[in-house]
Amino acid sequence: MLTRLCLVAGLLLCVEATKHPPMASTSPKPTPTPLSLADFYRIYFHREDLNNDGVQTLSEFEQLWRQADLNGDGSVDLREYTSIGPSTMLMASEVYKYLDHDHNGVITLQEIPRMFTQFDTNYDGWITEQEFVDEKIRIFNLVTKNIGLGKK
Ligand SMILES: [Ca+2]
Ligand SMILES: [Ca+2]
Ligand SMILES: [Ca+2]
Repeated sequence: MLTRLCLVAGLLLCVEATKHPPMASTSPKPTPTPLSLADFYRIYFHREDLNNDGVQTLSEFEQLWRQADLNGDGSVDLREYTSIGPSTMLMASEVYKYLDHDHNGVITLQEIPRMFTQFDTNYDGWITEQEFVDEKIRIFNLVTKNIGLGKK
């Protein structure tokens, strides 16, 4: 189980998995320290906070989307998406499916505001570090559950 998660999710997430065995695990539970996954996403948040003002805006989301559209065809496909993140292919493809709201296989600029709103949980137009990290962890948990890593 642990080895499998390490393989698909990479070293940082592997560390997290070590600290968070599945609920039904019979192995002895190490002291829970939810910090590592959050720390990982915190670093991510600041990387995507392009003007370093401590919040993410819709325009930053759109800029990131433009950066990700490597071939400039107006959509971000899975290959382009995986090239921007540190995730492995399996993990990224699951997250991608989640973000591709209309499930047409590409993320278009029109889908960005919806994605932004998903993170901006209090709808004030800014994504704070806390909102970002909370949502990322929520997606991570959903996705690992979907691919059978969060269960048993
Ligand atoms: Ca910003
Ligand atoms: Ca593209
Ligand atoms: Ca889409």
